[in-house]
Amino acid sequence: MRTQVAIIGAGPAGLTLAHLLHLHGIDSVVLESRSREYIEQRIRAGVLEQNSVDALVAAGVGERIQSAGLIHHGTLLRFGGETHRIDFQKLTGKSVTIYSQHELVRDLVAARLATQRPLFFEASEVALAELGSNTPRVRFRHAGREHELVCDVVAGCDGFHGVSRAAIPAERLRIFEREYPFGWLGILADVAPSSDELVYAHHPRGFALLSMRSPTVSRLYLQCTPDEDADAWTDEQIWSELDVRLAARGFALARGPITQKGVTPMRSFVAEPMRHGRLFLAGDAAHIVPPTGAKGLNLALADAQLLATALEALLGRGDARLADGYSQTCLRRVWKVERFSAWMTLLLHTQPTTAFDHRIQLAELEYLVGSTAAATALAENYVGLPLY
Ligand code: RFL
Ligand code: PHB
Repeated sequence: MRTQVAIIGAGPAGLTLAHLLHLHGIDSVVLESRSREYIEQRIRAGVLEQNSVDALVAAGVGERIQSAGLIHHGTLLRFGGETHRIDFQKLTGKSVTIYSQHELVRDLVAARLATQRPLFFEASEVALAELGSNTPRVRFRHAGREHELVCDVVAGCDGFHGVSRAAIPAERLRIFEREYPFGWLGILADVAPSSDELVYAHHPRGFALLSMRSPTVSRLYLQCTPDEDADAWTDEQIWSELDVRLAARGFALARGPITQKGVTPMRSFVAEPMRHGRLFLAGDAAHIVPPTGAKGLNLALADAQLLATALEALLGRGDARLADGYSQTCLRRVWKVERFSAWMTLLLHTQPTTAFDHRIQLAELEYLVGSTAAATALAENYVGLPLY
């Protein structure tokens, strides 16, 4: 088999890259280890930056985002039992859109299949070889048969636990990492969201977040220990802890059947550089952010856009400059988003720290909601920094 770009992983990064390359007339093969059903139901992120929405709409895959997505012009910060609004629209002229990651994956899979270009689900034993040459190879098994794919470029879009980053010799990579002493217990519930906008709550018992997926489905999170057993929590315990942490004057949390429950770990991680020979990493394969800033999915989409532009120049016009600068261009942005995500996380979570640190956290929250400059800094990061 021969293609121009072998794309490992059909998550948001891989599928977006595949679609953008298709629009540029560049041929690719997408290899995904899971089944179509699995990736189309995997519950993950839900907030799209305005830039992400604009890029998906421009690529012709934004129809359902525009019809079913919920546009949010601001968000709520809650602490000391009071609620404060950060008005994204007023401060930045931009908004975010609530749209489930698995719905986006569904849209992108449909778009890929419509192009009739190859997408192999349940591809196993994916192995990368000859990354230092101009014709790298990808070996894999599919439907009981061994295959070898010869290509010009490999795009490693296979997430944090994929094979792509691991194919780079350890001495060529520098890893930057921070683990947090907490995780998030997340639920999906069949109940109308109790707030029109997301509520980020700072509370002495730990952080809580009220989010949503649609006008009838709520998504809620509680700060917990990193190794928390989600099944050890009864539905009643989850709702009453959410009641305590989200409490505010005039607010009541509506309850409904919990349909999904899980613990999300919290980690900051960056691998540098994002390129090794003819292998380019994009999305979670290269970096992880804690979910507090709602950035993981958006970073993956930003990398995919930058990589598509670079590969169009390299493979379509023989111009290697953007490809040569890809890692540096991405990392400049990645580190700003890492900074914002770590800052939001440390601002809002309770840690076994000193009383002094707790007072500093509260002072920072007061400053944020009292200063237009500070609120604007939060808002412009939350709605999304420019691609370049
Ligand atoms: P993905 O979505 O992980 O996609 C990678 C794809 O590669 C496949 N794969 C392989 N395919 C072939 N061969 C192999 N050897 C392979 N190994 C893996 C995988 O099956 C998968 O389909 O990475 P991508 O595209 O970079 O997208 C990144 C986002 O998915 C991620 O940043 C966010 O979802 C992070 N994240 C969240 N971000 C938020 O902003 N808000 C959230 O609420 C939120 N919740 C989450 C999350 C990530 C989670 N993970 C990864 C554990 C909840 C969870 C559970
Ligand atoms: C979500 O809806 O899953 C969500 C929203 C905002 C975040 C993280 C996750 O910061």
